[in-house]
Amino acid sequence: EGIGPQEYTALKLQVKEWAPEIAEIVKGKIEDDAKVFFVPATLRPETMYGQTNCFVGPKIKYGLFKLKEKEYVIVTKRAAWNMAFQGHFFENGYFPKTQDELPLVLEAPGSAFVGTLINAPLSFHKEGVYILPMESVSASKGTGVVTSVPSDSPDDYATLMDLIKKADYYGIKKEWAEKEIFPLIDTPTYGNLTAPALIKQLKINSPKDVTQLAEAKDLAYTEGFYKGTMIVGEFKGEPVSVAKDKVRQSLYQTGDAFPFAD
Ligand code: A2H
Repeated sequence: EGIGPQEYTALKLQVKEWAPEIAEIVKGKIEDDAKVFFVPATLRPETMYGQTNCFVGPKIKYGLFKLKEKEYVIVTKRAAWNMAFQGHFFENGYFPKTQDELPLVLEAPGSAFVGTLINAPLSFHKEGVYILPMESVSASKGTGVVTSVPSDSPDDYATLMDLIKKADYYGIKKEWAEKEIFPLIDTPTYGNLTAPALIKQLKINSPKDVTQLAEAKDLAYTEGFYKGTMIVGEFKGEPVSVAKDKVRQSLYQTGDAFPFAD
């Protein structure tokens, strides 16, 4: 972190059930027994226990790319291009010369995927979580997919509360967003639900309060990393600064994640 490319943890969230519209589009284009993964890039692998949903930018264009036999990923074309150079396509044996040579099956805007049910590795929500829209997702950062941890990410919490408040406006089912938020990390200043505490303290009312959200994000990150203690998971009782890398390595080992540089 700091200067140079960011080292992200790219997590593999497998599709369990497509939303109806996108199910029709995907039908016949990939094998019936193929695995498809949404691949968010995160800087906080130790918070993956608290995933309640996964965000896409509704207007961002995503591709369904063939990663290897019977395995596909959904990311932006820019991210797929980066992934290709990092050796992730066809077990390191495929280096496209141009973006047009990427093994693209179909493209669709993020809005088409909303309501798709996915499995989020490590999440306490074993029943699965939903793809939901987030206006502030950047198409030119990470993979364009953002997994959501409202207990520890102020951006995620603010967006999720707005989605619940205005479910009809966003065209989503309220239940998709109303997942229990579990405490993951204890901190001396904000207790064990850092993001909700900061949202309240800084009087943030909407995802459009970008200045306060940027401040909340900095405070949450610093407090969590330097003063947080894990209260769940395999590394319960350990400082976040130590557990972060252990959770990341464990996710790499199980094949649920891979390193990704932007
Ligand atoms: B983080 P940096 Cl719990 N657009 O993961 C907008 N945000 C994006 C993104 C994109 N294209 N790609 C990744 N991100 C988010 C967890 C998390 C994150 C927590 C707390 C803080 C936090 C769960 N969401 O990030 O600009 C992802 O959200 C705040 C630093 O590359 C990723 O990590 O430094 C983080 O932003 C990467 O941000």
